[in-house]
Amino acid sequence: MTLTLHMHPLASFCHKVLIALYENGTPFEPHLLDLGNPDQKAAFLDIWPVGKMPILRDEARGETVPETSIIIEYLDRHYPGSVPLLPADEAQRLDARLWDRFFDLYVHAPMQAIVLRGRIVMTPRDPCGVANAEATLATAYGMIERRMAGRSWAAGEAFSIADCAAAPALFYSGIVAPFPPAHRNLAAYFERLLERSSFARVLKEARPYFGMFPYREKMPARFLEV
Ligand SMILES: N[C@@H](CCC(=O)N[C@@H](CS)C(=O)NCC(=O)O)C(=O)O
Repeated sequence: MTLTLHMHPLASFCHKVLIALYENGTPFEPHLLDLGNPDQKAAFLDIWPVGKMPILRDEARGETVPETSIIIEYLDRHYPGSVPLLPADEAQRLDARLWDRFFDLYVHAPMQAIVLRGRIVMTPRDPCGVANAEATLATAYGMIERRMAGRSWAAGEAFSIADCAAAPALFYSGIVAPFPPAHRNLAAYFERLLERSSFARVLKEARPYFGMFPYREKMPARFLEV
């Protein structure tokens, strides 16, 4: 096996890369990281000192690849499958990258800040504090609502890197900051993401770990059913 993904099945950024791998049936070995284990954490920090997962190791090419957007671009270039995750057209490619960044920075990051509330101390001048995170999410939800009017996927005509980013970000953000009922395009888009078999598989594999999610009591029953 040449590809190893160092990851945790509950971690939302790991979901983003797993979706990309499952979309194309790319063979890989999952390596479950327990960052609560001091030895594993130290070994991981040696590889990538910022300590963020997932990380892809490609033995065949001698490459270690961090950062989800870069991992997906790497897979698209070196291990392409039947579902290109970046459009061939340059303008559409840029658009897919824009919406990938959008979901990471303005949905995923504020969602993480809310989930970590109480576990980390926000300094008064921290621009990513929880109040700002909630405001950022509200703005992002409004933008997604307008963006998704009359379209199926976040960028271009086909499922792309932008949708890989959107699915786990919206999954967890919708639990900690529910979508406003009037945002029907956003809700319909999220349902399409849930129906995607790659994402359904990711959620099925995450389910045994949902008990570790700090806001599990807010998780809709349909996500907990087997
Ligand atoms: N920008 C990074 C973010 C990755 C990230 O935030 N990963 C989380 C898991 S979802 C993590 O490793 N958290 C561990 C920690 O912060 O200690 C990426 O796209 O890969």
